[in-house]
Amino acid sequence: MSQIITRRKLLAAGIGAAAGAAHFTVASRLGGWSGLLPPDHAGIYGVGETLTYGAQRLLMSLRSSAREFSPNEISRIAPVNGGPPQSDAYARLSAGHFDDWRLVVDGLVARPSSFSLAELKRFPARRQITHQACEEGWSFIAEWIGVPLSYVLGLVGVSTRARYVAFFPFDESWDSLDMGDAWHPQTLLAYGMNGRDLPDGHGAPLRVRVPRQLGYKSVKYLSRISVVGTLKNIGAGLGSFSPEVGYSWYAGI
Ligand SMILES: Nc1nc2c(c(=O)[nH]1)N[C@H]1C(S)=C(S)[C@@H](COP(=O)(O)O)O[C@H]1N2
Ligand SMILES: [Mo]
Repeated sequence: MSQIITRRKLLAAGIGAAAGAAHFTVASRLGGWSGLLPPDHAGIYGVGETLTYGAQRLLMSLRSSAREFSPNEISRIAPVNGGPPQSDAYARLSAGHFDDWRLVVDGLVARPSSFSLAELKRFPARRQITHQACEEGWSFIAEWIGVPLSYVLGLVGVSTRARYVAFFPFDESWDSLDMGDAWHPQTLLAYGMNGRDLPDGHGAPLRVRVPRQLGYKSVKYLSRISVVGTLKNIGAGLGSFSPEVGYSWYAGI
């Protein structure tokens, strides 16, 4: 539904009139020309995806923040969508309380690195109470604590050729963010929720929390993060698992 709103804003800005009446080539030229083309622009909903993402990036400030709530607004029930991965590797790490788990950070970085949970917990932490909305129609408010992704990106040293950060979990639900959302101060690598370590179903030991987008962008059960210049060579080349199953790569709210 938020997509309708963003498309309306786009129309109001007068860009949509041109691109909407024309076909894919116009939308993709517009996007390519301004660097506003989402990775799933060539999918079956490519024109719409390009308009939505392009409008969002043209009209909304990258610095705008998702709303943060007060402790008494935390939901009593936090549903889980996508339980713990079934792989043996994940089961072994979980049985060992993730002592042997490390987050690998590689790609277009000066210092490819890996971090244990204890190391991540020693970095400057950010605590935020935000709303997580699932595309399936439910949502909840919770407090998350973690290290801002921007801090980790700063440590490893991001190349000027970087355009996206891709997140790889222990299941198939990989995803990616553009550098604007990756550097955003509210984008966290979260290891705690509501005052405890991240519960198993909510993404232990580490998940992304990106409150400016729908829940599926907040990848759980992280294993590796890769800074890339293109997403074309990953999976079906659409930027994440979601467009492969009919959802948008960009899910701004
Ligand atoms: N690795 C992984 N991450 C995932 C999922 C998943 O199945 N696997 N589900 C996504 C979806 S659709 C939503 S709405 C949120 C749900 O987060 P929660 O289980 O903490 O409520 O996680 C997202 N991240
Ligand atoms: Mo979801």
